Amino acid sequence: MIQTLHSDNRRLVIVSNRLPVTIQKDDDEWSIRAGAGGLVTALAPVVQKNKGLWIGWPGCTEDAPVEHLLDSLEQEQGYRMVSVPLSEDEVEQYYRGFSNETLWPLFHDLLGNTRFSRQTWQVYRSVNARFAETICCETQEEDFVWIHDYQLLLTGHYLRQKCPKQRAAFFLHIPFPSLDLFRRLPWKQDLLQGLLAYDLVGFQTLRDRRNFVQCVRELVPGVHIDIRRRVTRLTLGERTVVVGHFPISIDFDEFNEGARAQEVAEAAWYLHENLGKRQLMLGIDRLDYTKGIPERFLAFERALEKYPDLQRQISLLQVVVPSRTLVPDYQNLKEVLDGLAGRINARFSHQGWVPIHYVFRSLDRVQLLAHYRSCEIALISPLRDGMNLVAKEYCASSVDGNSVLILSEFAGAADQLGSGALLVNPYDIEATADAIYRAFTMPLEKRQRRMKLLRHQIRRTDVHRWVEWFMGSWPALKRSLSTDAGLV
Ligand code: GDG
Repeated sequence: MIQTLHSDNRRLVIVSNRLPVTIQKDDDEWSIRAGAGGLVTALAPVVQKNKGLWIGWPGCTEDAPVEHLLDSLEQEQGYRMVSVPLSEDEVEQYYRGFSNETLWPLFHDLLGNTRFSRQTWQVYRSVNARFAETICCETQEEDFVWIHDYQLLLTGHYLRQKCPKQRAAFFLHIPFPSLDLFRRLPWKQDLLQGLLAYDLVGFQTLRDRRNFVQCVRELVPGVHIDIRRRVTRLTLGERTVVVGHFPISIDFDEFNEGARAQEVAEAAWYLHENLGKRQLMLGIDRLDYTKGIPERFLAFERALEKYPDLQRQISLLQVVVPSRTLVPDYQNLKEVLDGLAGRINARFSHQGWVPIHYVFRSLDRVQLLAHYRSCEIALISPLRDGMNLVAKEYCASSVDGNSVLILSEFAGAADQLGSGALLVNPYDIEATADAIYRAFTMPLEKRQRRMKLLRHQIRRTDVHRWVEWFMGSWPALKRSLSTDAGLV
């Protein structure tokens, strides 16, 4: 079902740090292609249906002919895209700096990785104000503006200053930290006030929503808090902000059907054949210290040590997708992973068997699905994660229904998948090693029962449901929403 807004002149405007496109220059020739990924798949039909708009940074240098390239894609996309250009210095300070060196680690409970800099904060504010200016120029009062993620926490605040009547909603894709952590931030009041400028604020989990409400209770005087089961209402003077939790998901059918394709089945067969007749355990993550990859390697090492019958019978296939490689913490992490994989492989390798197959690159779609399909176990053990879509994609692609998901209790996905997955604390190396052994020895019937539960849960609450659910919780939108049944 696609959500539509009743009135003809009402549009849905999506705003995110990045536009859903990739712009490249090869041999002096610029090219553009549409972005992929769950969020785009879910939102694009809704934006198309509502003759909407997507606003964001195009992710390329300033010399690219962005307007021309975006225009050329408009027909194919079915909606208009508006660029917010950023200079190299702004990208450095707003994106790599405040967003990725302050907010990202702090919101993932990793205070030790968090840097505080007044300079990057100032640029973060000015870029958020620029996004608000663009929204103001491009929208009308009747439009509904839906802003995404931690790079744009303050955009609602500037939008309210410039266009006081503009309604806007916000969804945070990463966790919201506890009061104890949040209060370390020198600009905590500004960020909370920024979030309170939205009409609807959505989080991934109930815990995130509670953390936010507790921060507001302690740090913002004069707010009336009305907690209900589905949403919390925060009233400040004349204004009410609705706060809810809406766990994001994936397009279940796309993975379920994609994984059955002949080319995926063949690629999965080759992958397994190359790595021998043993169980494969998968890890797929962006290079990020929140994903708990070193701890995972250590847990696997401990499992091989503690349960020698695992040796030669299981391999860990770890795909690390390069990401934020210009940030020093990410470069260090890469070195740590190289060192650990080398040491563990040197310690345990045997003729014809390597314990850790570690690749540092991204996979194309067929290979991604083939990895999901061919690995008997997935070990997804982030130290903290807003949701973790890989866990959901793995289950949706497990069309044979006999694989096992080991999942960190600190991933948002654990709330929904806890009954079918083996939950682990990734800091507890011993217990994670035990979970690996438990997964390895789990009888087929039990695997099938658990995977059936997981697949049912993910199918029932897929990403299309997420969009409906979020938009349906928007008080102003609720009154003007119509559901266009029959269209998917
Ligand atoms: C943020 C939050 C939240 C991965 N490797 C390859 C590849 N991927 C795709 C996966 C998946 C996506 O990247 C990763 O999504 P995650 O949810 O796991 O993680 P983040 O990128 O950190 O996303 C997170 C999410 O936002 C949504 O709200 O769940 O908690 O941190 O879709 O499939 N795709 C391809 N090749 C790869 O090698 N093609």
